[in-house]
Amino acid sequence: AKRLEGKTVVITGASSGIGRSTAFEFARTAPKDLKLVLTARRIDTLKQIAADIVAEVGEGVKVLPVQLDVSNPEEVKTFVGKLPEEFRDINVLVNNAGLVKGLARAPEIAEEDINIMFNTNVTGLINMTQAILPIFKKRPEGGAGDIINVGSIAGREPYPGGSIYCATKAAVRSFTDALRKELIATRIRVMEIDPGQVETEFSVVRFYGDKAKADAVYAGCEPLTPDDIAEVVVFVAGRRENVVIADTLIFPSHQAGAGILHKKS
Ligand code: NDP
Ligand code: 8X3
Repeated sequence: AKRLEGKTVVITGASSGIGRSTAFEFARTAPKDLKLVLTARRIDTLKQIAADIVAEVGEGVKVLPVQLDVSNPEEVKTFVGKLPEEFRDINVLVNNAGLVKGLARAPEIAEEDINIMFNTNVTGLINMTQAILPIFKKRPEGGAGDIINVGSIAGREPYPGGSIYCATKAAVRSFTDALRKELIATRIRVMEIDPGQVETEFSVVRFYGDKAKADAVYAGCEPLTPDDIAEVVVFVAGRRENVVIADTLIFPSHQAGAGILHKKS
């Protein structure tokens, strides 16, 4: 907790699921002196989350909700410049915003879905990283700060019906790996966290809002909770600065691969 005190943390996709839980977990772990910048498209939800965090942990954590669509390059470019001065000295970037649309197979995949997945999961993550890296690089020893990218088992094991989503997460993995190598002479830590099945709004978004279809994904399974992943995010950010938890893969006990799930019923 001490290692996180005084830090400024930016989380993308903080309005739901893993991002929301990560915001709470940072606040609970370092309640004394922490600045949290919570970003997503749903600003009203972020404002509520910000209020809930302060209600839970107190005024030691300063929480700033910021509306940001990571798939919009202009919004990402102007993001840092628009932050109040006291939130600009960013130490940790959690690139979590991401989504999946549909289960269509080629050649039936809607062009709109292809674009939204790539623009959010890949280009959005890269643009956010490029927007914030200059802040990290100004620090001594070539630079310091943490980039924590949320990938997926889907980036390691592509599955039918998920070709685009899986390709976006494979791209995240490749970008993350190259970036870590590019920054080898610095104290900037580039880390990837790959969850398996986590119950969030992920499947509701996949099925265009059809909650019944989303619930069926988790029927008979015991998925991870977003808190399970949030704990790992905060753990890797809280290690001694010379420790880089470069890569993690997290499953619930009854999962052993993309779509390799033991159903109880
Ligand atoms: P949720 O749908 O619950 O949360 C996704 C978050 O991303 C929301 O806060 C949403 O906010 C945000 N988001 C989506 N599009 C944009 C955008 N264009 N700009 C900014 N924010 C955006 O899903 P999860 O919490 O499960 O997903 C978080 C990450 O975890 C994703 O990268 C996902 O791929 C990954 N993941 C999820 C797994 C799972 O099983 N759930 C497994 C492996 C990885 P808003 O709509 O307000 O913009
Ligand atoms: C989500 C994992 O396999 O449900 O990233 O698409 S999967």
